[in-house]
Amino acid sequence: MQTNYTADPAPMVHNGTVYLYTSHDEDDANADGKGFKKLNWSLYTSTDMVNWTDHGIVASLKDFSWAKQDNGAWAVQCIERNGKFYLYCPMHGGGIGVLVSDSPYGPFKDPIGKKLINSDHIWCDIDPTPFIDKDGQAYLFWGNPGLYYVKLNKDMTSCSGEVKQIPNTIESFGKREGEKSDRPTTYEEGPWLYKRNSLYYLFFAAGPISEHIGYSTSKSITGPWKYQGVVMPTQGSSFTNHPGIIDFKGQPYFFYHNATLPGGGGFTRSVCVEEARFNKDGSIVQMNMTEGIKQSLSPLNPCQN
Ligand code: FUB
Repeated sequence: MQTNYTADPAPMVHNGTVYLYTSHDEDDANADGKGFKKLNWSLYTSTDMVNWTDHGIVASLKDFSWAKQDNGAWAVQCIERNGKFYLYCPMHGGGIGVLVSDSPYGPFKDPIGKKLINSDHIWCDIDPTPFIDKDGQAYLFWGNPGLYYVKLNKDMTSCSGEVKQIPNTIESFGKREGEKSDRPTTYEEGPWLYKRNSLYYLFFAAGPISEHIGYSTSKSITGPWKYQGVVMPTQGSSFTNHPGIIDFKGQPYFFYHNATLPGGGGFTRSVCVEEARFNKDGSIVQMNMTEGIKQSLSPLNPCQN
């Protein structure tokens, strides 16, 4: 993405188009030394993975009457169910809300008027990732430093049952190396769920800081998860990274962020994408940050709207 600072890619495929929701790093982030400055969420679309249309801001803190308005619009994700689009929005330090729309472009409205996730470990309530399993059961995963999940009801705007934690074991997330930390494993934040050939994949931003991307697999969405290694090593001059994976026109794509635009840094980031490749045994081929995708899926028609 070259028109704004963006982070935390959340791609969604719908009717032959990739909808890429991102968080938005303000140009003057960290000017006051306070780090992230994040007020809203953006949308970009593409049908060829190379040329992207910038649809600007599609949702913001202002859409939540109950939220603190000055900062905290962190990593968002959208999912479609029965023709409606649900956008799960963390307000850092203020819980997770949900917005709904009849269209992936919005307008999005808050249907419940309160936090959807309001746990007693509120700093942890970031980076929500929704997933609908093959039996129709929807889940919301999220969290830093713990990884939590809850079942969602069919309305996608209310929870079913208790919030549970995925055990943060070395077997599930790998041993953390290279820094003194009270975090035992590499799991940090930014979970992303993906399914391929009946295997569930959990991608995540991994420590130590600066983050790399790791992944684990499981035969069931709720685990047990088995750590599988590094997807993308630490690169790109941002102390965070954040995964998002989709299949589009028969090809898996891996989205992430770095600090590649002029003026870029840890608080002024840029969303990027690579083609992903899997081995026959289901393992993923480790990737580097490159210049991205070549025009190959379809020719560009510059006159098309
Ligand atoms: O964009 C703010 C935070 O940075 C996200 O919630 C994390 O995943 C990290 O990318």
